[in-house]
Amino acid sequence: MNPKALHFIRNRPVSTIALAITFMTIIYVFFFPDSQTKHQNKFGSSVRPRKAQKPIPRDLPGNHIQRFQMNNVKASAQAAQNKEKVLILTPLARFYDEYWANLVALSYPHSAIELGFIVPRTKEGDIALASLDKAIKLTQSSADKFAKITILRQDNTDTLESQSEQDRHDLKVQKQRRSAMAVARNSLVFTTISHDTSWVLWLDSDIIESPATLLQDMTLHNKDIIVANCFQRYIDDQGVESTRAYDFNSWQESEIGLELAASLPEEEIIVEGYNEMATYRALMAYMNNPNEDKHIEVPLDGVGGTALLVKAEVHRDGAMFPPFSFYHLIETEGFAKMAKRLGYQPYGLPNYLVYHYNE
Ligand SMILES: Nc1nc2c(ncn2[C@@H]2O[C@H](COP(=O)(O)OP(=O)(O)O)[C@@H](O)[C@H]2O)c(=O)[nH]1
Ligand SMILES: [Mg+2]
Repeated sequence: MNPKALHFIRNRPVSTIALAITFMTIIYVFFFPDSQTKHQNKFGSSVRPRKAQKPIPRDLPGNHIQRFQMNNVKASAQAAQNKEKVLILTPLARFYDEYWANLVALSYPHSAIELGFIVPRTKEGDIALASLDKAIKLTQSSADKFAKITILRQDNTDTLESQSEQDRHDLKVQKQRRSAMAVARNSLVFTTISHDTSWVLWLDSDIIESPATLLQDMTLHNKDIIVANCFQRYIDDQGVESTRAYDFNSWQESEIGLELAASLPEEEIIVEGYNEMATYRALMAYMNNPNEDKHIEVPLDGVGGTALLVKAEVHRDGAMFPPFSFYHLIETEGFAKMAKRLGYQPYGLPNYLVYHYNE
């Protein structure tokens, strides 16, 4: 060895060791780059590879971790037998005893039913909430009690104050009203849907007649989206009790409807059932035939929300109620459009009736 080097090693042993370690580190990094590689994550930043980890025990003390297999959440034609979880959702501005009595009378196992409400912050909402509270206390202390009940107070301040049926239906207020309703429905479903919810039934609070077998009858069709036909009882000019169509939001699109949509500015919506906006769509309300089978199905492009059954998966996939013009549609009709864009086909039951309160 070079005598100068020998001299250096003898006189400076610590520096020699430090130099040797540095040299070996450089060689190691240069020849075995893999062991040092930092991986890039999807954002392009470097991350060190994980060290092999000990498997996490499945049951930590105190149930800190819950695991759910979403593939096991089934929504089938045998919903009641399988006790598939149903979430019944109601935006509630007015409370009707008949509506509550029909919920309590549902023959679907109540242990598999959860209820969710959203109540506006208005005087009318306060009154409805007081009645709802009373009804809940009675039912939940009885054998008919439901698995769970959630009540939300609406957080938007632009809710319309109490309105008569005529005022609510005025074409001028439709966009603002339906937009507020869409926001309320979205808040309600996103807050209450659970990991084990199989079905969501949207049921308006002013549906005062519906069969006890409503859930079995509608789930039997095993459709992603299916809507009942909503009628109303009234006394005709001769004083005779009669029925008429109430909800015109369930329909099949027409050529004229599509042309009308194409002619409108992006933000403008089409609302069904107004002469000012004749679409000539085929309305499910007029497809009703009491002499035919009540389980006849028709495919739809727009749906109403009075009694609307949706597989929870459809909402989980992102189908919601657009509070803005979505292909010139809003709220429940916009929901049908969005679901269709996600690949789901809505259906309607023209001969399966529920009845709306007559103000
Ligand atoms: N949360 C909430 N619910 C509302 C509001 N307005 C109406 N509702 C409820 O939403 C559902 C549909 O509204 P409704 O006024 O009956 O619509 P219409 O029958 O088409 O005139 C019913 O269950 C109402 O009680 C509101 O501003 N906020
Ligand atoms: Mg109504």
